[in-house]
Amino acid sequence: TKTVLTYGTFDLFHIGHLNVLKRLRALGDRLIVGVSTDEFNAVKGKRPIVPFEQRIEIVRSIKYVDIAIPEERWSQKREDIEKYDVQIFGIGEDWKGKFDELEDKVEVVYLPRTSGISTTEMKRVLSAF
Ligand code: C2G
Repeated sequence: TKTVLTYGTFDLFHIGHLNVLKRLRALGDRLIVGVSTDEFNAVKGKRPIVPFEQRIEIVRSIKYVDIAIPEERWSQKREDIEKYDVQIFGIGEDWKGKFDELEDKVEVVYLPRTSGISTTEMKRVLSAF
């Protein structure tokens, strides 16, 4: 089996998240998604609106996702690559170049983001009401 791995916060799940998961799943035959815990989001400088337990349950319910795991620290990517026998690491191109050091273990792909949608933009629009 060809296993694909990615990570993200997936707050206020939207079409941009769906598109990247759909595209990543199409690169192999199993997709594993690490969902950032609330504590790790604090490390990333993010404060999600939706609590971790709900964000991971939503991601787990997406038909393109085979396994959803907690993402607790930057350094777990290598462990997860070994643990799940991953062949491809993929993520949106906002991270372009940031995970190239994984290329000794896996193929690293950066996919185009979906324009016109982001959690930040959604918060801004909602705050106008
Ligand atoms: N994304 C996208 N298009 C958007 C918004 C997001 O393709 N309009 C993608 C991002 O590129 C990422 C995924 O959706 O691949 C999840 O986005 P975030 O939840 O913002 O993830 P992030 O906080 O960047 O977490 O260790 C890696 C980090 O945990 C990544």
